[in-house]
Amino acid sequence: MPGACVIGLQWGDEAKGKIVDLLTPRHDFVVRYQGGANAGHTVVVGKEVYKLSLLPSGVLTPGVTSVIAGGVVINPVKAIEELDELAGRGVEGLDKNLKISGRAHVIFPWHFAEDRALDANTSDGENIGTTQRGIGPCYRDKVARSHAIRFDDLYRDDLAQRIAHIVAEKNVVLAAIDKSGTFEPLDPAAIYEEYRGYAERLKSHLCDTTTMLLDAAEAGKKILFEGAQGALLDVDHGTYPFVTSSNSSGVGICNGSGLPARYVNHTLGVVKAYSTRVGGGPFPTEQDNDQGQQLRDQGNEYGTVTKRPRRCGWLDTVAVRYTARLGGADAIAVMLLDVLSGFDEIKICNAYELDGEQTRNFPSHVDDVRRVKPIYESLPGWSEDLTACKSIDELPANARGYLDRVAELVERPVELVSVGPGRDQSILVG
Ligand code: 2SA
Ligand code: MG
Repeated sequence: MPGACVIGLQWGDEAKGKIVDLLTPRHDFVVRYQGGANAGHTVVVGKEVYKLSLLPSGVLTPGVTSVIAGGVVINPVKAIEELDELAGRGVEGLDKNLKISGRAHVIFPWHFAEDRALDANTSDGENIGTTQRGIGPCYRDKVARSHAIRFDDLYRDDLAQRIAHIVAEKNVVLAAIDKSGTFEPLDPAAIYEEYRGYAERLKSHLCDTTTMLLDAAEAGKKILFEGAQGALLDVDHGTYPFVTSSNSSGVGICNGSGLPARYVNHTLGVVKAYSTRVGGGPFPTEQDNDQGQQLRDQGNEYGTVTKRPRRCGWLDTVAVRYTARLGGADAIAVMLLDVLSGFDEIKICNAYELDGEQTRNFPSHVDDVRRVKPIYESLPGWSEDLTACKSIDELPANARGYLDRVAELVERPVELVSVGPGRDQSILVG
């Protein structure tokens, strides 16, 4: 099976990093194909906790080639920071094992400034609540073409002129949209010097990853695609406009990596046993109450990158069934099941009511997602600690019942259950 992919079926933070890390040893390549340093992937290896926001989780496994493909927007500062941190902690071979596509677009200081200014300026008053990592503005410039710089452009002789041309216009725009009155014009010469340094430092990673991956796939090498964020944040199919600016539902694999869909043979959808969301936008099963707080406390639900408290609620199988279908998930991994220990009753949303009608379809307009009333069923909880369970049989009967019902409602088999952050706290099913 040459290609497998791991995608989040909710709003991100489903613990995809852990699954990618588990599957990596069976692969030759691990590929990030969308998003950028807005992701926060936590991988626990023994007693070591690694938090990666830009580098593929594969960098922690020796002998595997990690790829930042062309669909990613790359923040060179973050790339260098993460590489240095890993090297400092004894991770070897990074110079050779990490490949960055020349086609990946580069995030510059103006993107951060635009991200801050624009998120405070949305038309309907509710902020998207971006991670402020410059993601949206960089993707916008990529599509607009006139003011964009790709990773391989950093190595061209005209870089200083390109930066000067872009900064001249960005300074005008940024001054106009600045509401805080604190805007300081950007200095193109300083930015050029800074980025020339980053380019030098990252030179050994520059690669035509599209050709490399096509060669690998055609030679039958095993490739794992690591999705970032979750399918409900997909720019085309999520809760638009409260989404990220890339295709995070899995439809982004082909455009992001350059590999045709025929090389993706197995898709694992990653589902948290309850729901969380960071930032603005509708969240039908949100529990802005004691139960939500209990989920946040027990699940330590705070952003990996921004430390923001995550909004918490019950599992929404209308949303997850939609994204499992959208992503072509063959099976699901149910994560953080241990967090639900201690609830007397656990609720699952199995349908929505919209304008007096019941539906199991996820609405396409954000206003309708705001208006739906979730319909819940109640399942009995369990009090036992699950973190040491090694097999499905060791789980309490009510936890098994919960998993069975989730699989039924999402219409996908459960392939893996996670009962803690460690590599060994994973139960393979069947
Ligand atoms: P952006 O910055 O333009 O991508 O933000 C747009 C929306 O996408 C959401 N988003 C995320 N949601 C959950 N987790 C993400 N990654 C980090 C994490 C987030 C953090 O793993 O914890 O540290 O806060 C992530 N990245 C983007 C974002 O909240 C906006 O709703
Ligand atoms: Mg995350």
